[in-house]
Amino acid sequence: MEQTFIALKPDAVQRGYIGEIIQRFERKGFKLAGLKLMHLSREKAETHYGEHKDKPFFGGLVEFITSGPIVAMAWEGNNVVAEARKMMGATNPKDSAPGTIRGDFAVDLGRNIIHGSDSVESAQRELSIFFEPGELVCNWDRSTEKWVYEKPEPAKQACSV
Ligand code: IDP
Ligand code: MG
Repeated sequence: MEQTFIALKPDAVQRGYIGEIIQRFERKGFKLAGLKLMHLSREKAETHYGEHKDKPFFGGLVEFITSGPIVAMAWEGNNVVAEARKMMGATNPKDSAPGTIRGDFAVDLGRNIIHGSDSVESAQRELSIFFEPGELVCNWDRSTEKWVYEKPEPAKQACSV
């Protein structure tokens, strides 16, 4: 069972879309394993977006992501990393299909409202930036599990962070 890191960026929080976006992941059948409203430090923002540090938009991206509260989340499920990326849509909202989160809620590349890990390895790395040891909640039994999965797995006893 995979986990992914999802962040609702400051524009999503400011525009009042926290509930609507979380609802999409709940409705899909993914299971919540961590959730917090936080103000990201510059240091963590630079670490999180380290792969982009030489890009011309890096400074603006760090400014933006630290400009107001974000919602950091861990979601769990089969293929959740790739599925969440599909739900989010293309990075640039002008290319995101209607029906995707960016396609429905965003217009501009620099205000694309949501982050999602692009691989299982990135998810692990990012979850450990945003969550402290013991903060994730992996070991809860969800009563609907057998209605989401034909062959449900027992809840994890140990969290990845
Ligand atoms: P992703 O968020 O879909 O994984 P990345 O290429 O990893 O996309 O870029 C990280 C974030 O950096 C994007 O979500 C977007 O907010 C911002 N970004 C990417 N490319 C540009 C750009 O050319 N101009 C401004 N911001 C950009
Ligand atoms: Mg990325």
